[in-house]
Formats: sequence, C-alpha cells, structure tokens
Amino acid sequence: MALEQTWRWYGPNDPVTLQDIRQAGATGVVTALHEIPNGDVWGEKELEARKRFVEWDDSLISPKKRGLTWSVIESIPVHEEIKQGKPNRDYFIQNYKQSIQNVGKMGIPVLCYNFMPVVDWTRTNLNFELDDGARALMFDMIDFIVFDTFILRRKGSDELYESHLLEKAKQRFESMDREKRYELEKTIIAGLPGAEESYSLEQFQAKLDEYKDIDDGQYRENLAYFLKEIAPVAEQSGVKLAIHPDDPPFSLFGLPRVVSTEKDLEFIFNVYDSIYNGFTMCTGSFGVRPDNDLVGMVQRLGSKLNFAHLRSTQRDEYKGFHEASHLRGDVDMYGVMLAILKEQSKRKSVYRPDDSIPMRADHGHTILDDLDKKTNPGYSAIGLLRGMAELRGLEMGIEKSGAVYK
Ligand code: DNO
Repeated sequence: MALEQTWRWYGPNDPVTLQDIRQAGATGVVTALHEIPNGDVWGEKELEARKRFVEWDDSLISPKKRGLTWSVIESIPVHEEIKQGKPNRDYFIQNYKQSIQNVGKMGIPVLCYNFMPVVDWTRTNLNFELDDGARALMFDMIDFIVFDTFILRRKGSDELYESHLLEKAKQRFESMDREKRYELEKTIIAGLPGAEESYSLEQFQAKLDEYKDIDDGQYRENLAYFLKEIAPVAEQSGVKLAIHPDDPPFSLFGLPRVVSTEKDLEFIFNVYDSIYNGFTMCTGSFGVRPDNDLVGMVQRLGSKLNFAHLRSTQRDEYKGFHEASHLRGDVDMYGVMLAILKEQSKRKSVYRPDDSIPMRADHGHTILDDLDKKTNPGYSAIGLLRGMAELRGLEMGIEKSGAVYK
C-alpha cells in the first residue's frame, strides 16, 4: 500500500492553489482554519464549508470534485492557558474537545498539533543561499544568540551559552546594521507560516516571563493533563492525534521542551495508550539531534505513527543547521521510508484500516520561478514539488525492490 501523498495548504490566500496541489500529484490536503482565533471552537459549519472548498470546485456550472480530500488538520493551536496550566485551562480544553468532535463529524481522520511554548517552529534565516542559488531555511546558533543576548537582552541568557559562542555572537552583533538586526528579530518572533502567534519585542519578553516558574517537569505535567482530557475524546470521535515534535528539538530562550526525543514520545504514549494518541514523525525536527535514531523510532513506535513530515537537515559545527534537499543531509531517508513502509505492511497484515499513512514533503527549497515570487517560507510550490517527486520515487523504488517484505 502506498503512502497517502498530501500537501500543506494555507487556505484560500495561499499562493499555491488547490489545482497546483492536484497537479503535483497529491491526493490529500493538510490544512487548518487559520482564521479562527486561538482558543475558540472550530464550528461544524466552518469546517464543512472549508471541506467543501477543498474537495469541490463550485465555480463551475456543474460543480466537480477536485480529486482531493481534506485528510489532516494541521493544526488546532493549543492555547497558552493550557500550556501554562493556568486556572482557566479547563475552559480551553473544553473548547478543544468540542473542536475534535466536530473534526470527527467531518470525517477528517488525523489532527497534527504541537506543544511548544510561546514559539512554534523557529529559524534565524529564511533565505540562506546554497551553492546553486537555491534558498533554504536555516537555524544559525550564533544568530540566535545575537538575538537572545544582544537584541532581546534576556536576563541570564549569557550564562547559558559557551563563551566562545557568545564571543562570536558579540562580534556578529557589532558588525550588523540596524536593518540586519531588525530583520533577524522579525524572522525569529514575528511568526512563520502556520505559527499562530507573532510578537513585538516587549510582548515577547513578557510571554517568556510567564514561564519563569515552569520547568520541563511541570510542563510535561501540563501536557499530560491536557492529553488525559482530549485523547479519549479523540478516540471516540475517530480522530487520530499526531503530536508534532519541537522544532528545533532543544530548549530556546530557557523555555521548557518536552517533545524532542523518543523518551519524550514514550512519556506521551504512556499517558493514554491508544493509537489515537500518536505522533507526527517529522524527520527534519527530530533529525537535528544526532542522538535521535529516526529509523529505530519508526520501528519501535510505528503503531502510533499517524502522520509523516519528510525532510532533511544538515547540522553545522555549532548545533545549528540548514534544511538540506529531501534525500540529502543528515536524515537517512531511505531507512526512514523503508521503516514506514514496513509499518504499513504490518498494519495491513492485522487488517488495520489506516494502512496508508499520510505523508507530506516538508519545507522545500525556494528554486526556479519561485525565487521571484512571494511565497510562504519553506512552502513554495516548485521546491516542495521537487521534494515530493524525490520521495515518491524513493518509495516506489523500495516497494519494487521487495525490501519491505524481507
Ligand atoms: C512548520 C510546521 C509546524 C507545524 C506545527 C504543528 O513547517 O511543521 O508549524 O505545523 O508545529 O502544530
């Protein structure tokens, strides 16, 4: 059974159209009701209308199916009150449950979400130029320290970093003009596509302060509290949860991080043991840590693998990385793909109906005509198309080789 090829679509304002997605060969759409404020219920009506839009072309005299299915929600954001375990969290959890039930009624089978505090995915450079002129996303640790210690001037941050890195960051900060500093600030805190929050410098510091008494242990408890409430509802509603790992998979700004390793996932699965309480194998996020054994994670935790984001990263010497093309870099994409296909075949043998795991090529390079267009960083059509085409070829090659059944 082949993987279900999906594509992330940011809604009607996405420069990539549903027809583009169809032409790229995807059959599944991954999207969210980005317009609903964080914390509010996703109503049945809104979901139904968006589903209709994704799946049907109503602009024609006789409406026609587009050949696409809304197969994954990415994401319903988790409200900060829940993440911080504030007294009001039960109200927001109630809303979350209601949204899950409504998603279930629409027959959308997978919900990807994350539990990263304050910031969703984070990069320092959205236009890192590769040798061939393509642009990639990058997390440069020195730039990150420039922001944390010299622009934000977060108290205590200088004690967190090794002195040679701090020294490098200081020199870099001094060599940057105002414009460059502002650009870096915007890149880090103004919100990347899909991240539901964006902040000014003051708001950002205030948000960080709210976490001063929340360590990893406490934060994990807050996640467990949330999961104990929502996972049974997801199970009853037929919606498989797929928690997305921290990106990058280590602490930023001294904030807690609890979804970065295999151990973290084990903790999550132990809170409520069900295939409805699963994860997103984001190879680009987990893969930044050399101590994460991606292939082993799929082999050991595969039954809870509800969604796959496939991309690769290339680590640098200072714990940073840039995004490599899909089959290069540090991720063993062959190994991961083989392990996922073996998991699917296992499911088939026990008649598990979800034996076509949704996957999407994650974050492409900006290439060709897209270099001159306004695109969502990481989500320009041509780069993603290249990634998806490569992954599709890899999958077919593995299938045909018979390696899955050995
Ligand atoms: C970035 C994405 C993340 C992801 C969320 C899931 O490209 O992988 O924004 O959607 O973290 O909730």
